[in-house]
Amino acid sequence: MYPFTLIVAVGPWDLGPWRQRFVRAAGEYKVRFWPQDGDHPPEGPYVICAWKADPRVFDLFPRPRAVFSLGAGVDHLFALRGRTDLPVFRVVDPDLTGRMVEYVSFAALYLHRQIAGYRRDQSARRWRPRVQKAAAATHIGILGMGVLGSASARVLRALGFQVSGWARSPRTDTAIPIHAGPATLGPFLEDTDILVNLLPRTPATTGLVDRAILKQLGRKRPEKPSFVNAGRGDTVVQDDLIAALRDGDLAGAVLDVFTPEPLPPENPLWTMDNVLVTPHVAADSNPDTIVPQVFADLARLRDGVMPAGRVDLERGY
Ligand code: NDP
Ligand code: OXD
Repeated sequence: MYPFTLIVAVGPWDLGPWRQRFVRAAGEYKVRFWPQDGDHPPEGPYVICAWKADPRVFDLFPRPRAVFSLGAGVDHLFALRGRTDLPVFRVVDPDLTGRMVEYVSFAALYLHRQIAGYRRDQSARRWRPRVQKAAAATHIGILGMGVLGSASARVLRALGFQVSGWARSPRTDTAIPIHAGPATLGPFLEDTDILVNLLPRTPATTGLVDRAILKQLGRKRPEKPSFVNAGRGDTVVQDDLIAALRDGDLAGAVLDVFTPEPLPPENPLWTMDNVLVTPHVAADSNPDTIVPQVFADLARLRDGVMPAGRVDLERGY
């Protein structure tokens, strides 16, 4: 008797590498891919491993023992809100975390070192040194101090930046100052030069970064602020962001996530010379590291041990 069947639904991703890793690691488990292997529910217990899958998968396979998100975000599982009986887990993967830390460090340095300006100068063959502040004179504020925000904060601090974060709940287990809750957002923003958004998309964070927030950003700082978004596009009012970049409230931005994705060709962000656009690649899920984690978590579940990475569906992350 197989302990569980895994229903694997990887949505828009290339199935090839995921199929190979799941099949290779399956051992005593059965693995089925959806929609490729059909709609009929397995006879025994099953779990669903999903990434941005068509929500029909949860109607066709309505009684999973658990659901695993194959990425860090779980907003693609909103269809499961209200299923309080259902354990949902997400990836907490050092490989993915490392990729995000790379992206955030790159983006912060790109903005701090005024690289967009030097690109423009290079196109014009113009030799124009700019005044450069030290990292220690630059305040980076991180919205969302979870796994990815905290790891990014540590590296930014090691680079010499002044770093603080904003989260929902207070924390004392970190040397990085964390401002907690809506009442602290204003003072946090006013003292920030580079705002890095690593918030999940939840009902509370949707549309959070709007024109008013962008106007508050950097108010107490000597120079124009800039913005990095590697969390979710929907946490930002994109038209407000475009206006702030156009009107000079923001000096520049490095953006990996958008509404909608893919970013339509006619969107002005593509052609703004103070904006760097990347196509949601900040921290890809790597099947080599994630598939073994899913099996390790399944073994824990079988032994009655709760895996890490449990998601609170009502809270939304
Ligand atoms: P975590 O769940 O570990 O952290 C989320 C953080 O956001 C926590 O600090 C949490 O606060 C904070 N937060 C949530 N809601 C609120 C709120 N209403 N007000 C203030 N703070 C809030 O997530 P990760 O760090 O692992 O991932 C963050 C997000 O990054 C993902 O949800 C995903 O959207 C995005 N992502 C993007 C990728 C890309 O390639 N662009 C790749 C991977 C992830 P608290 O600590 O108090 O709970
Ligand atoms: C994720 C993502 O959430 O890739 O893992 O965006």
